[in-house]
Amino acid sequence: MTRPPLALLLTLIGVTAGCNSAPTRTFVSPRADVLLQAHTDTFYQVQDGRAWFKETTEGTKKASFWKRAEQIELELDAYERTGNPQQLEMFANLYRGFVGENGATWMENKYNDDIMWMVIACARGYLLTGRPEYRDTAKANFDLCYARAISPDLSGGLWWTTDNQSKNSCVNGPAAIAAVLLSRAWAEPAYRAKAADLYRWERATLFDPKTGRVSDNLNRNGRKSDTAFTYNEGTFVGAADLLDHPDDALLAATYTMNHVCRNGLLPQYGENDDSGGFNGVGVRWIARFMYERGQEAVLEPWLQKNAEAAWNARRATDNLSWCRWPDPTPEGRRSSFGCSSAVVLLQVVHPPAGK
Ligand code: 7K2
Repeated sequence: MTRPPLALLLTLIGVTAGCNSAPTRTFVSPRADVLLQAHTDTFYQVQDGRAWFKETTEGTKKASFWKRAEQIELELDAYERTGNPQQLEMFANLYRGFVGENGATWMENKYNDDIMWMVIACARGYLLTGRPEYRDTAKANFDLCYARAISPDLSGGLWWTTDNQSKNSCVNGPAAIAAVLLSRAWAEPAYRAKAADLYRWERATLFDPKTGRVSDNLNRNGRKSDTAFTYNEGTFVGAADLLDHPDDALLAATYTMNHVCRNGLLPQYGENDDSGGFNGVGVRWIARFMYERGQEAVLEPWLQKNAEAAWNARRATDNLSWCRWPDPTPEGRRSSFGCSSAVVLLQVVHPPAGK
């Protein structure tokens, strides 16, 4: 009897997807290099193989848990663009710094969303490097967080924090993404089923299938808070794409373009709260969907317009670009998370010809 080769078996059960693979969608962009380098030079700190990002241009405070997680993802975005092993080295240092500070499990943090963001970073890190440590950490934290956050109240979904007061898009979208990535990392279909359940809940509860709007949250009394933030639109698009619902993904992406933006420009979020990085997170998943599903004709000119505005807004002194383009980046104190959105946009949106 002839046996099928191992590679074929693995492909059939979906193990190869992204595992330990060099990035396949690299592209050259001198502008993306400049913004990335500026962010690194200003905010990245490393000591004895442990790295972190500073919270702002001033002082020595480290960026908080989830702002750090999302800037760690930024290094992976950069690696996917460049294939440069230096970004993986930085990721390894940032991972060691993060775990050195927060431990290997993070349940002291009451924010379930914070944990899911870092689970995504670790799962992506594993899928790009094959280093088991990242995969183990992603799984352990997903499992603990999911167990404490899932409940049948409000027909399912995850609570935002351990106070169990609301079920928010900012945890359910990321958790759905995290679960798909774990299903790939561990070749465990049970994670994909969890992802599909979370997605189904978010779609039924917080998504408007007529418009593409993703509302922020539902509180425990069933009251909906319907602000549409770009990061929630983006993680919904990412989850829909990963779970093979491209029509939902397209609707949420075009809603973001046409109704969350003004004149096609992404919202000017405040840079000193938690929202300075929302546009980076949102565009990360929208751009990935667009390139994977061939939706450039609809979405790319819009994303390129924002990338161009983010580039033009950089300040001359240190090439930092804040999150409120097209207004120019003011001199003085800037936050690292606020300056990360522009960097992400340049890493994930292909430049127009010649730029
Ligand atoms: O209310 C949630 C969320 O639903 C909403 O979209 C944003 C709007 O605010 C919070 S999420 C921000 C939290 C993330 N984790 C760490 C916390 O300190 C932070 O409040 O901005």
